[in-house]
Amino acid sequence: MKSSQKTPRGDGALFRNPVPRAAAIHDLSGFGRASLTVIIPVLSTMGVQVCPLPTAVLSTHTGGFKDYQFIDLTDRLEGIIRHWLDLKVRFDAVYSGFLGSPRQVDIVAGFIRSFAHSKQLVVVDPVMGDNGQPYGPIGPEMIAQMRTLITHADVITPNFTEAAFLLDRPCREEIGQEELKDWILKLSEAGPRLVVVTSVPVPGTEKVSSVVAYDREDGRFWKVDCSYIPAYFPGTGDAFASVIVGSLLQGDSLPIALDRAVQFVSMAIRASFGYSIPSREGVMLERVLPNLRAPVVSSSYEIME
Ligand code: PXL
Repeated sequence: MKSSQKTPRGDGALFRNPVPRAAAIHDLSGFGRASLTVIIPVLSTMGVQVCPLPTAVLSTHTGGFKDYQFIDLTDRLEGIIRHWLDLKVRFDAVYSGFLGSPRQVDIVAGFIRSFAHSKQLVVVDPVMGDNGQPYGPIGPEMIAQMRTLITHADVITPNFTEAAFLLDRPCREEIGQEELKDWILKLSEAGPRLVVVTSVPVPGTEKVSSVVAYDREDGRFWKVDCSYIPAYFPGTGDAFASVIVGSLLQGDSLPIALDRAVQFVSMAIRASFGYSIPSREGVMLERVLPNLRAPVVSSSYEIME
C-alpha cells in the first residue's frame, strides 16, 4: 500500500469497527452507580467498546448525597478531542448524557460534527432531572442549551420530566395519549428520528409507568408498560439509555431495543429492592449484567394506534 493511500480507519474506513466503538460523553461519579460507572459495564457486556470523554468528575452523583465534590472538565475536553481527531478514531456511536456546564453543549455539538460519518449513531440522553425536578447543578441555561443539542441527535432518550423541560411545558401527574404523541412529534421535529420517552405516567393508575417511542421514518409509536416498584434508584436512566445504544448498535429493531432496556432495568431494580441498602447507592448492576447477553425472553411491546 502506498503511503498516500488511506488505511481502513478514520472517515474513509472501508469496514465497520470489528467491535463497535462508542464515544461516551458523560460525567464520572465515583460512588452511587450512575453515568459512566453504569454506562461502561452495560455497553462492554453488550460487546461495545466505550471511549469515555468525562464531562465532570464527582465524588458521588447528585441524587441523595450532600456536599459532593464536582470537578468541571469543560476546559479539558477540547484537548482530549483534538488528540482523538489526530488519531482519526472512528466512532460507530456518539452517546452524550450529563454535561458539566452549559458551554459543553457547543463542544459536544462540535464533537458530533468533527467525527461524523454516514453510518454513525448519535444518541443524546438529555440528562437534566427526574420526578418533575431538575438535578442539583442543572439550571435554566443548561435546559436552553440542551434544546439545541437534541437537534444534532438521531435518537433522544428523555424521561418524562426532561421531555417537559425540552418543550417548556409543565411536568404533570398524567398525560393523555394524544397529547403525549403531540409532545413526541414536536421533539422529533427538532431533529431526532427516534424519540424514546421513559417514566411516562399512565392515566388512571399509579401502578405503572410506560416507555413510549416514535420512529419518524415509518411514523409508528411503540409502548412498553413497566410494573411499579415503590422506590427510586438513581442511574436507572443511564442503564436504560445504554441498553438502547447497545441494542441499536447490534441491529435490533426499535421495539426490541425498548423491550431489552425495560427488562434489564426492571431486573436490576428487582435485584436491589429486596435489600435494605439505601437506594441512592443505585441498582446492583453487577448481579444482573450477564442477562444482557441473553436473548429477549418475552416481548411486551405494543404498537400505539
Ligand atoms: O443518572 C443521571 C445522573 C448523571 N450524573 C449525575 C447525576 C445524575 C442523577 O442524579 O447526579 C452527576
